[in-house]
Amino acid sequence: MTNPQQALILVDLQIDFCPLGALPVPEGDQVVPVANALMPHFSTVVATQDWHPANHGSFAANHPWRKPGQVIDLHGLPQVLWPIHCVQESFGAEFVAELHTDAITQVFRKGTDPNIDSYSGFFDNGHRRATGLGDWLTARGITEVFIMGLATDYCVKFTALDARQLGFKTYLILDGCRGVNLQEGDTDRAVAAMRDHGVTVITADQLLSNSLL
Ligand code: VGL
Ligand code: ZN
Repeated sequence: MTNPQQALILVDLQIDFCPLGALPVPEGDQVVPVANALMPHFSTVVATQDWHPANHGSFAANHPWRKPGQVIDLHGLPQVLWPIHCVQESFGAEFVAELHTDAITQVFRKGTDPNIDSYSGFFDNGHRRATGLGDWLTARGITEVFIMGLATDYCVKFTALDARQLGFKTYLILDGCRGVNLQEGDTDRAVAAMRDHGVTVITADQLLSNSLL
Protein backbone atom coordinates (compact mmCIF):
# COMPACT_ATOMS: atom_id res chain seq x y z
CA MET A 1 0.00 0.00 0.00
CA THR A 2 1.12 3.50 -0.71
CA ASN A 3 0.24 6.56 1.35
CA PRO A 4 -1.33 9.20 -0.90
CA GLN A 5 -0.02 12.01 1.31
CA GLN A 6 3.62 11.02 0.69
CA ALA A 7 5.76 11.92 -2.31
CA LEU A 8 9.21 10.78 -3.36
CA ILE A 9 11.38 13.58 -4.76
CA LEU A 10 14.28 12.47 -6.98
CA VAL A 11 16.77 15.30 -7.31
CA ASP A 12 18.78 15.70 -10.51
CA LEU A 13 19.41 12.03 -11.43
CA GLN A 14 21.07 13.18 -14.65
CA ILE A 15 23.93 11.91 -16.74
CA ASP A 16 26.11 14.99 -16.13
CA PHE A 17 26.14 14.31 -12.37
CA CYS A 18 27.36 10.73 -12.81
CA PRO A 19 31.04 9.74 -12.87
CA LEU A 20 31.47 10.15 -16.65
CA GLY A 21 29.45 13.37 -16.80
CA ALA A 22 30.41 17.03 -17.00
CA LEU A 23 29.97 17.75 -13.27
CA PRO A 24 30.69 14.34 -11.82
CA VAL A 25 29.48 13.55 -8.33
CA PRO A 26 31.59 10.69 -6.91
CA GLU A 27 29.49 7.48 -6.93
CA GLY A 28 26.54 9.46 -8.28
CA ASP A 29 25.41 6.52 -10.40
CA GLN A 30 25.12 4.33 -7.29
CA VAL A 31 21.93 6.03 -6.11
CA VAL A 32 19.92 5.09 -9.20
CA PRO A 33 19.16 1.52 -8.00
CA VAL A 34 17.96 3.05 -4.71
CA ALA A 35 15.56 5.30 -6.61
CA ASN A 36 14.30 2.37 -8.69
CA ALA A 37 13.67 0.31 -5.57
CA LEU A 38 11.74 3.08 -3.81
CA MET A 39 9.55 4.38 -6.63
CA PRO A 40 7.00 1.51 -6.53
CA HIS A 41 6.25 2.43 -2.91
CA PHE A 42 4.99 5.91 -3.74
CA SER A 43 1.87 7.00 -5.57
CA THR A 44 3.52 10.33 -6.36
CA VAL A 45 7.09 10.50 -7.67
CA VAL A 46 8.56 13.86 -8.63
CA ALA A 47 11.87 14.22 -10.45
CA THR A 48 13.77 17.47 -10.75
CA GLN A 49 16.04 18.22 -13.67
CA ASP A 50 18.80 20.82 -13.70
CA TRP A 51 18.03 22.49 -17.04
CA HIS A 52 20.33 25.35 -17.99
CA PRO A 53 20.47 27.51 -21.11
CA ALA A 54 23.96 27.55 -22.69
CA ASN A 55 24.50 31.14 -21.50
CA HIS A 56 23.83 30.29 -17.85
CA GLY A 57 25.63 32.49 -15.32
CA SER A 58 26.73 29.50 -13.20
CA PHE A 59 29.05 28.25 -15.96
CA ALA A 60 32.68 29.31 -15.48
CA ALA A 61 33.06 29.33 -19.27
CA ASN A 62 30.63 32.26 -19.47
CA HIS A 63 32.92 34.46 -17.34
CA PRO A 64 36.30 35.46 -18.84
CA TRP A 65 39.30 34.17 -16.84
CA ARG A 66 37.14 32.36 -14.30
CA LYS A 67 37.51 28.70 -13.39
CA PRO A 68 35.13 26.10 -11.93
CA GLY A 69 35.14 26.18 -8.15
CA GLN A 70 35.64 29.94 -7.92
CA VAL A 71 32.89 32.04 -6.34
CA ILE A 72 31.63 35.22 -7.98
CA ASP A 73 28.83 37.68 -7.36
CA LEU A 74 26.04 36.86 -9.81
CA HIS A 75 23.46 39.64 -9.83
CA GLY A 76 23.77 40.10 -6.07
CA LEU A 77 24.14 36.48 -4.97
CA PRO A 78 27.33 34.49 -4.31
CA GLN A 79 27.65 31.91 -7.08
CA VAL A 80 29.97 28.91 -7.23
CA LEU A 81 31.13 28.53 -10.83
CA TRP A 82 30.66 25.12 -12.40
CA PRO A 83 31.74 23.35 -15.56
CA ILE A 84 29.15 23.55 -18.34
CA HIS A 85 26.52 20.96 -17.34
CA CYS A 86 22.89 19.99 -17.89
CA VAL A 87 22.41 22.22 -20.91
CA GLN A 88 18.79 22.06 -22.07
CA GLU A 89 18.21 19.23 -24.58
CA SER A 90 21.81 17.98 -24.30
CA PHE A 91 22.72 14.33 -23.66
CA GLY A 92 24.14 15.15 -20.24
CA ALA A 93 20.86 16.72 -19.11
CA GLU A 94 18.93 13.50 -19.68
CA PHE A 95 17.96 11.26 -16.81
CA VAL A 96 20.40 8.42 -16.18
CA ALA A 97 19.45 5.64 -18.61
CA GLU A 98 18.97 3.05 -15.85
CA LEU A 99 16.38 5.18 -14.02
CA HIS A 100 12.85 3.79 -14.31
CA THR A 101 11.38 7.01 -15.68
CA ASP A 102 7.98 5.39 -16.36
CA ALA A 103 7.34 5.60 -12.61
CA ILE A 104 7.84 9.40 -12.50
CA THR A 105 4.57 11.28 -12.04
CA GLN A 106 5.85 14.76 -12.86
CA VAL A 107 9.15 16.43 -13.80
CA PHE A 108 10.12 19.91 -12.59
CA ARG A 109 12.93 21.72 -14.39
CA LYS A 110 15.03 24.42 -12.73
CA GLY A 111 17.96 26.67 -13.46
CA THR A 112 16.40 27.91 -16.67
CA ASP A 113 16.97 31.63 -15.96
CA PRO A 114 20.52 32.54 -17.10
CA ASN A 115 20.77 35.23 -14.42
CA ILE A 116 20.25 33.07 -11.33
CA ASP A 117 21.01 29.50 -10.25
CA SER A 118 18.44 27.19 -8.72
CA TYR A 119 19.74 24.45 -6.48
CA SER A 120 16.38 23.81 -4.87
CA GLY A 121 13.60 22.11 -6.75
CA PHE A 122 11.18 24.64 -5.23
CA PHE A 123 12.76 28.09 -5.70
CA ASP A 124 15.75 29.79 -7.31
CA ASN A 125 18.69 30.63 -5.04
CA GLY A 126 17.29 34.10 -4.31
CA HIS A 127 13.81 32.74 -3.54
CA ARG A 128 12.59 35.12 -6.23
CA ARG A 129 10.64 32.65 -8.34
CA ALA A 130 8.96 29.33 -7.59
CA THR A 131 9.19 26.34 -9.92
CA GLY A 132 5.61 25.33 -9.13
CA LEU A 133 6.63 22.17 -7.26
CA GLY A 134 5.36 23.37 -3.88
CA ASP A 135 1.91 24.32 -5.15
CA TRP A 136 1.73 21.15 -7.22
CA LEU A 137 2.41 18.95 -4.18
CA THR A 138 -0.06 20.86 -2.02
CA ALA A 139 -2.77 20.64 -4.68
CA ARG A 140 -2.34 16.86 -4.64
CA GLY A 141 -2.73 16.72 -0.85
CA ILE A 142 0.92 15.81 -0.22
CA THR A 143 2.12 16.60 3.31
CA GLU A 144 5.27 14.47 3.56
CA VAL A 145 8.21 14.36 1.17
CA PHE A 146 11.07 11.85 0.93
CA ILE A 147 14.09 13.34 -0.80
CA MET A 148 17.10 11.67 -2.42
CA GLY A 149 19.45 12.30 -5.32
CA LEU A 150 22.35 14.51 -6.36
CA ALA A 151 24.10 16.35 -5.00
CA THR A 152 23.74 16.17 -1.20
CA ASP A 153 25.64 19.42 -0.58
CA TYR A 154 23.83 21.47 -3.24
CA CYS A 155 20.53 20.58 -4.85
CA VAL A 156 19.42 17.95 -2.32
CA LYS A 157 20.24 20.23 0.60
CA PHE A 158 18.37 23.25 -0.69
CA THR A 159 15.41 21.18 -1.87
CA ALA A 160 15.09 19.68 1.62
CA LEU A 161 15.46 23.05 3.41
CA ASP A 162 12.78 24.60 1.20
CA ALA A 163 10.48 21.62 1.74
CA ARG A 164 10.77 22.16 5.49
CA GLN A 165 10.23 25.88 5.15
CA LEU A 166 7.07 25.21 3.15
CA GLY A 167 5.81 23.03 5.99
CA PHE A 168 6.23 19.55 4.54
CA LYS A 169 7.30 16.75 6.87
CA THR A 170 10.66 16.12 5.24
CA TYR A 171 12.80 12.98 5.13
CA LEU A 172 16.29 12.69 3.66
CA ILE A 173 17.12 9.20 2.35
CA LEU A 174 20.83 9.27 3.16
CA ASP A 175 22.03 6.28 1.11
CA GLY A 176 20.10 7.64 -1.88
CA CYS A 177 22.33 10.72 -1.97
CA ARG A 178 25.93 11.54 -2.87
CA GLY A 179 27.78 14.85 -2.51
CA VAL A 180 30.21 16.89 -4.58
CA ASN A 181 32.52 17.74 -1.62
CA LEU A 182 34.30 20.69 -3.24
CA GLN A 183 35.62 21.11 0.32
CA GLU A 184 36.22 18.02 2.43
CA GLY A 185 33.28 17.56 4.80
CA ASP A 186 30.74 19.53 2.76
CA THR A 187 28.38 16.56 2.54
CA ASP A 188 28.49 15.86 6.28
CA ARG A 189 27.90 19.55 7.01
CA ALA A 190 24.97 19.59 4.59
CA VAL A 191 23.35 16.62 6.33
CA ALA A 192 23.89 18.31 9.71
CA ALA A 193 22.30 21.53 8.41
CA MET A 194 19.27 19.62 7.14
CA ARG A 195 18.92 17.86 10.51
CA ASP A 196 19.21 21.20 12.33
CA HIS A 197 16.31 22.48 10.24
CA GLY A 198 14.03 19.60 11.14
CA VAL A 199 14.72 17.15 8.31
CA THR A 200 14.51 13.50 9.44
CA VAL A 201 17.47 11.51 8.14
CA ILE A 202 16.68 7.88 7.28
CA THR A 203 17.97 5.05 5.08
CA ALA A 204 16.17 3.37 2.20
CA ASP A 205 15.98 0.14 4.22
CA GLN A 206 14.33 1.92 7.13
CA LEU A 207 11.81 3.38 4.74
CA LEU A 208 11.02 -0.01 3.21
CA SER A 209 11.01 -2.05 6.41
CA ASN A 210 9.18 -0.02 9.02
CA SER A 211 6.00 1.93 9.45
CA LEU A 212 6.95 5.19 7.78
CA LEU A 213 4.91 4.32 4.70
C1 VGL B 1 23.92 20.88 -8.84
C2 VGL B 1 25.77 22.23 -8.93
C3 VGL B 1 25.27 22.87 -10.04
C4 VGL B 1 23.20 19.77 -8.14
C5 VGL B 1 23.40 21.51 -9.94
O1 VGL B 1 22.36 19.10 -8.77
O2 VGL B 1 23.48 19.54 -6.94
N1 VGL B 1 25.10 21.26 -8.32
N2 VGL B 1 24.08 22.51 -10.53
ZN1 ZN C 1 23.38 23.38 -12.34
